[in-house]
Amino acid sequence: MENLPVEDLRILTELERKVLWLASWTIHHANHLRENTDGLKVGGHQASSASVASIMTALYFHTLRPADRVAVKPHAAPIYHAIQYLLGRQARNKLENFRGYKGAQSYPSRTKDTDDVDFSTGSVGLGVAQTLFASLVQDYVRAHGWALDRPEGRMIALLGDAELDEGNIFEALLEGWKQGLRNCWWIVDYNRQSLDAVVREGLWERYENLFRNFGWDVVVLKYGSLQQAAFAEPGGEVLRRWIDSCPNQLYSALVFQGGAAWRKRLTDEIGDQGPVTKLIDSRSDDALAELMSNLGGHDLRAIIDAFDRIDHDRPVCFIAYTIKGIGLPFAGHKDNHSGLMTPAQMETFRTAMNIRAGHEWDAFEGLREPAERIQAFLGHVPFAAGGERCLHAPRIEVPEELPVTIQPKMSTQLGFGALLNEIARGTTPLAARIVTTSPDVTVSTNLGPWVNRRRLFAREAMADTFKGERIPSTFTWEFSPTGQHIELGIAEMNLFILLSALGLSHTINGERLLPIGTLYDPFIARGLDALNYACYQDARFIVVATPSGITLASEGGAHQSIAEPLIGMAQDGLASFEPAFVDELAAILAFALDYIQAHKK
Ligand SMILES: Cc1ncc(C[n+]2csc(CCOP(=O)(O)OP(=O)(O)O)c2C)c(N)n1
Ligand SMILES: [Mg+2]
Repeated sequence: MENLPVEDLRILTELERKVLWLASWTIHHANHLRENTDGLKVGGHQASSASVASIMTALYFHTLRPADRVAVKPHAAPIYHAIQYLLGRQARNKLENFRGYKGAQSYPSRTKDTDDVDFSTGSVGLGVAQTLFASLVQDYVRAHGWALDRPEGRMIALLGDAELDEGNIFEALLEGWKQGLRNCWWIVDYNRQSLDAVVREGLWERYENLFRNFGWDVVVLKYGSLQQAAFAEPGGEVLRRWIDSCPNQLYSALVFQGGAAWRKRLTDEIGDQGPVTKLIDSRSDDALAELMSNLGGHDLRAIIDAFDRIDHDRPVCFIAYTIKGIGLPFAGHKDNHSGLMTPAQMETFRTAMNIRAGHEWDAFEGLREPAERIQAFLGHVPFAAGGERCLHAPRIEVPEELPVTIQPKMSTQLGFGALLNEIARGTTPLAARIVTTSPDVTVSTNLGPWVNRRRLFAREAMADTFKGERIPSTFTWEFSPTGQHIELGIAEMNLFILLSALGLSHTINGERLLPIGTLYDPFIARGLDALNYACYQDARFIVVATPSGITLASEGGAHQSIAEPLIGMAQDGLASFEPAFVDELAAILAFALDYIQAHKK
């Protein structure tokens, strides 16, 4: 690597150790040193965090720039908080109170954490898709001529490999392809373990083909630099072939068992194949274990190199091979998801990290580089150079009354269309900032008149061929970079995650949008977890569920909305209404457009 000075690599290596230590200590503290009120152990974090210590060190201390935004996999929260602590953005008492009331959160939370979480995560898969839609929203904002004085950011998800089992990710991928996704990176922590066990063989190949099909660049980070050097030695090719054909379960089991087990297995299986014997014999048990654990996702040099090499804005999927629990006593064990170190194991770990008892929280304790040098390095980390990450945008004026012509007999759905049509006629900032979206029910939820006036959004203009051919049609289906309606495919999950991204634009892009999404009431349930996610992270938007209630009685086919009024009442962070008259609807819409701009108390 040319552009990473050796000294920086040394410091990053120290920071990587420190981050793993602090995260481990945070978890240990919550389990053993603090009164634990719920009696539950802090499961799930330790092994899962260790898995990404290197990737996150590379990201936060080298690769990220202030405009980049990240969704960190839920169980990497302790690593995230440790990094922010070293950057001076997280308080010690929050770490001491990890997972407690007002303490650092178990899963990164933009509303409850105080250390600049970009996107909340927790329900796996949703944060991942959020980055994709955040990227589309960034394009939307810039295409409308806003935020052009700020650099474009990359929207990055660091995801556990099991997150790719969630269907919402694939729904988002397809939508991203349709919309010309850019500036989005997904980094898969390919530790080949989920919660319960080791995953199926060869998943990386399915992922690779899949992402390439959707137009993504795919970078596989399989071998670390120690392994690469060993492969260049005589006999190295044989070792590489053995690694490539080793089943996931066996690899994990050998990692857990350590150097002697590696030696026995390798000697039994390839030890008689010429120079590779020497390659194995020339290493101590510890060195052999280190070599075999040196996968791409644990090698700072390899990771940074891969990140630095990306010289385009197409979406990129990195598949980073890792070991769950690396560096800890339960590394590779199939049951390690909720593995916790015993006090005795923690003592051993503390000694190995060269940390004196009573100095566990000290930022520079036990480091092999001078504190001043590390401090100076931290002072120049590009990610931290931009000041407050949560941006703000002024309120958009909303008139007290929205004009609408009311017919003697009129459905509220028709009224909704008429209200938006009236707004669309004007040239107010309100009209400019509204953005609508719908999962293939734009016309049938009465957004047609609005779309006729305000057009559909796409980065590249696309004419309405029917109009060009002079075929009569009620709706103009014309795409342009200044369009104000984002047309989605049917997946309701995507609707709510897009609303979540649009509804955070003021804090992410510093430009306020007033998003309105429409769908049929009964299909709220289809995207419910994403709706809950959007509310949890305080995204601001309006959902118009129409038709609804008894209007749907004659539909049959599971179109009746039975539970949705209860969802409206029960969902935290959501104010819901059931208007029966159009003048009532006009008052509610005016209130809502203002209400979604209110500061949170
Ligand atoms: C929607 C949802 N279902 C289940 C869970 C519980 N859960 C948390 S992590 C996890 C699997 C973790 O595996 P992976 O994503 O590979 O991460 P790793 O721990 O290996 O880093 C599960 C099932 C969850 N958080 N969200
Ligand atoms: Mg995993």
